[in-house]
Amino acid sequence: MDKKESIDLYREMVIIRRLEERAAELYQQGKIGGFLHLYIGQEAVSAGISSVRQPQDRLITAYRDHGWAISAGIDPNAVMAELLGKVDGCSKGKGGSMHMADTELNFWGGHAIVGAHIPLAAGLALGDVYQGNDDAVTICMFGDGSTNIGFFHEGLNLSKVWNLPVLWVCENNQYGMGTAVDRASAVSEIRQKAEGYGMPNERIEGMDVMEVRKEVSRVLEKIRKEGGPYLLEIMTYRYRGHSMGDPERYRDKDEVKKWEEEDPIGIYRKELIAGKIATAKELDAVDEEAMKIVDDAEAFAKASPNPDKSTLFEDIYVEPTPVEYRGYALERESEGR
Ligand SMILES: Cc1ncc(C[n+]2csc(CCOP(=O)(O)OP(=O)(O)O)c2C)c(N)n1
Repeated sequence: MDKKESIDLYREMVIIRRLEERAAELYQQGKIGGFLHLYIGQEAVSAGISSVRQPQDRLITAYRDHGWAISAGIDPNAVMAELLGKVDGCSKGKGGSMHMADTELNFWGGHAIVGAHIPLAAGLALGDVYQGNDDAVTICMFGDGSTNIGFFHEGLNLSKVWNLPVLWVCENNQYGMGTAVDRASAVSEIRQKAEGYGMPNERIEGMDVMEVRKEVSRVLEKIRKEGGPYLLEIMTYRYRGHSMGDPERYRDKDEVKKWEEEDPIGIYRKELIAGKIATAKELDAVDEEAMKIVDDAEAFAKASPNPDKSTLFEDIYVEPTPVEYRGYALERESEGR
């Protein structure tokens, strides 16, 4: 990476952090409704993976998706407007926090039902195989909790049976809603679950963005060259509660403090300064810039109108394929069935 790219990566992580801190404030003021799952602490994962994702690689994730939306390239204005349920949001204000998406950026969302997007990822990859998009890998993100759900096992199994180009990535932030991994999962190293499906797997560290970038880039190239699915377990930590209003009785404050010393933004900032890629002054200027971007996003979102009631049933399903294009249906209809 050159200097500009290195600083852009830092800016991206700081924007995610500041935007979510602002979102928490707006939630408390009642400006954001529904659930709000913050990504704070996990920024190195979305920034690192997205920095090596190629445009043809599809990306899909669960509901903790604000960081992913920004890393995928959605404008912070559109992310903030979506959080406030406004018409200029990336999902036209009708998806909210858990349903950020932009298929033009090959970002297939934001999914609220735990694990439900995992079979969709297998389907996206199968679609690429059908269409001969040989170079594309589907990157599917999910939490540790979702690996105890049937969808996960069905998705992994099919991806191996059909040798689909999927990079399965468990963002192990060490807790489901309020349950530590080893209280809910029969094996506490999630990567071991891939063994049951004969799938190569690794566990890597997720607090250092450069480390994530290096390891994921290696694995993506391996999938492109050798095909087939691969599972990565990335160790990370969420600093905030599961969603807003989580009393966090399931963990000690000291544990959170310890992980905060491993702050991904702090680690990367130190690396940039030690490697003489940027000075502290330059990075301070980026911090200010990020704050201004978030101020502007808030103003933009507040000024954007609510979606019109008449659009309530739009964008729910894709337009159905006209019957004349569905050979099978035509055939059956002509048979009078
Ligand atoms: C099928 C289903 N069951 C339960 C829930 C409620 N729920 C929401 S988040 C969550 C925990 C999931 O934890 P994990 O997959 O580790 O993701 P994280 O929140 O840590 O990012 C649960 C049980 C849900 N949304 N969907």
